[in-house]
Amino acid sequence: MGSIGIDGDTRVFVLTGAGVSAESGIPTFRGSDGLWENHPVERVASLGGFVDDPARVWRFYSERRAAARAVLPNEGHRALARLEASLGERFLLATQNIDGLHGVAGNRRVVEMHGSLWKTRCSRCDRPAFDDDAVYGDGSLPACGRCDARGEFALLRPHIVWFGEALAPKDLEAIENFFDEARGHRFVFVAAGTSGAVFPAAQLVERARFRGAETWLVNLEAPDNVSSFQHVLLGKSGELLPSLFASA
Ligand code: BJW
Repeated sequence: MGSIGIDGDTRVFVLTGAGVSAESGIPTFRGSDGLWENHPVERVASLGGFVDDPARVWRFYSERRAAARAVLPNEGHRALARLEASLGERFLLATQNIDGLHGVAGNRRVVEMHGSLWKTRCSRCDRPAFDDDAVYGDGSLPACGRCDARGEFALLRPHIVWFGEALAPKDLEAIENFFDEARGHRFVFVAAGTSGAVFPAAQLVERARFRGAETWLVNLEAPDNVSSFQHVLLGKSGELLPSLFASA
C-alpha cells in the first residue's frame, strides 16, 4: 500500500466515523454487534424518543459515557494527531464520533459534527452546552438549573445531534470554509471508518470532489458511497492510517 505524498501545497481534510474508534473498543452502530442492534434507533437517537422516554435515552448515553471513560485512542487516532501537528492550518478533521478520542490523541482542529458525549445542554433554553461526564442512574433525570431559577421545569439532554436535528451551522461553515480555501491547492479528502449512510456527512466527499479534491477511503468494508472515492483501501484504520500518512 502506498502513502499519500504530502507537499507544502497540500491541504488534507479527514472525515471519521465509528470504525476509527472500533479498535479502541467502542462499538460501531450498524451491522452485527453494532449499537443499533440492541437499541431501536428512533427511541434513543431522536428528539421524539427523548420526549417519550427521557430515562431510556439518558440510560443509553450514560452507559456509553461509563464505557468510553476507560477507553484510549488507537494508532489510527494517533496518526491523525501527528498529521495535524505536521500540517497545522492545512489540516481539518471532521468527526461523526462523539467519544472525544481525537482530542485525547492530540487533535485540536476537530469539528465534532454530531456533538459530544461529554457535553450536556438544556432541552428548552439557550444555555450553552457545558462539560458533563455524569452517569445518570436509574430514574434520576437531570433538570436545568437556569430554567428552575425562573420557576420553569426543563430536562437537560445530551449534546448530541439526533436524527432529524440540524447540525450546528458553525460546524458546517468551518467545513465549507476549509473546502473553499483548499480549492486551487492540492486538496486531499480522506474518509475513514464510516458507512456513508448518514447525511450530511455522507455527501461531503461529493462536495469536496466538486472543489477538485483527490478522494481516499479507508474502511473495513465497502460502504454505501464507495463509488465516490478514487482510492479505496479496505482494512482497519488503526493499521492503514499510519502508513497512509507516513510521508507527512
Ligand atoms: C472500520 C473498522 C476499523 C469498522 N477500521 N473501518 C439525505 C437523504 C436521506 C436522508 C437524509 C438526507 N439528509 C438528511 C437525512 C436524514 C438523516 C439521515 O442521514 N438519515 C439516513 C439514515 C438516511 N440525517 C439527519 O437527520 C441529520 N440531520 C439533518 O440532516 O438535519 C437536516 C435539518 C436541517 C434543518 C432543520 C432540521 C433538520 C442528523 C444525523 C445525526 C446522526 N446521529 C447519529 C447518532 C448520534 C450520535 C451518537 O449517539 O453517537 O450519529 S446516527 C449514527 O450514525 C451516529 C454516527 O455518527 C452516524 C454515522 O455512523 P458511522 O460513523 O458511519 O458508523 P457505522 O456503524 O454506520 O459505520 C462504521 C463503518 O466502519 C462500517 O462501514 C465498518 O465497516 C467500518 N469499520 N471497524 C476501519 N477497525
